[in-house]
Amino acid sequence: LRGAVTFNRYMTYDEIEAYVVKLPQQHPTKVKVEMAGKSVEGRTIHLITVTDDVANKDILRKPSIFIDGGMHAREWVSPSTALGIVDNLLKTPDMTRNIEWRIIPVVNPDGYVMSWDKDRLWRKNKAKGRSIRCSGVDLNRNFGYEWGGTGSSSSQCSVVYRGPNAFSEPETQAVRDAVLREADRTKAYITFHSYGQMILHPWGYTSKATPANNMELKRVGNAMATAIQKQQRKRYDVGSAAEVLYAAAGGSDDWAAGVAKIPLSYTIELRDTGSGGFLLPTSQITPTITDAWVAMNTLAKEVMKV
Ligand code: ING
Ligand code: ZN
Repeated sequence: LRGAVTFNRYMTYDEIEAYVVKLPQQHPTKVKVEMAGKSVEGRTIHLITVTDDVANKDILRKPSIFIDGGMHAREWVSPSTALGIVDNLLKTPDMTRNIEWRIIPVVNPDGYVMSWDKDRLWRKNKAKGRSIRCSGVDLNRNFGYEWGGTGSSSSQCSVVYRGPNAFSEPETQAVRDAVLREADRTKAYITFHSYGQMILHPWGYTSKATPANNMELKRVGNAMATAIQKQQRKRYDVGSAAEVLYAAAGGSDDWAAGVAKIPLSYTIELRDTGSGGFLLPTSQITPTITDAWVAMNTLAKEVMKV
């Protein structure tokens, strides 16, 4: 059924796009879909807004939460989870009454298609390089805060190639511009990646400094992890990327915190801890969405306090 959503299997990019563009017709009072930008290969990067009475100008005063998924091509459960959040929001009026949710489910559509059709473990976008093997920029090293530092590479062939300059890619520009447009009322930025079951907060670029609201970031991160542990019996580790994973500069969460000044900024590494890894079994899609949904419920409560 074209335009239907399913979480029993991974959806192709065409299926995701068909579902997304149909959403406003199916939920005219709650959903708006805009073009956030176009990918290197010309695919539309869709931005979904979900809130009660989306046409009401009062939304201008509502606090907003920004979510993105599918920044890295091979992390298939990430776009599924972003869409799962949309699906849950549409069934839960309590979650959309006081908050406006803005969601880009697939930041890197070209990479996602590449991962389906040609190279399952593709990570980057499809920026032209000197050869196919050396094409693509790691979008999560291309954001403009401490760009060029540790954990990123200046070599085109590297999987963590940072690009020729910060925001060189249309995909990162799309996220940047969408976040900045409503930055003053955006209380939280969430980017879904996989895998590892971690809730990561800034700074990712270094372990030698911490953001001014480090304690708050840890407290809310721990609250999300505790809620997941309680309801889902899955452990998510909390800390800065530099502390619990590895230091990497040019990530979107550092930019959201450091430049856009979004108070609560997190990279959520979804399931699992390595047995499925990027090839997470389809039976894990729905439970992974529930992990994220539990976290978003906790986050929404915190945002209402900020
Ligand atoms: N992990 C993230 C990556 O881009 C990360 C981890 C997040 C590092 C934020 C630095 C900052 O490498 C995956 N799975 O992509
Ligand atoms: Zn990733």
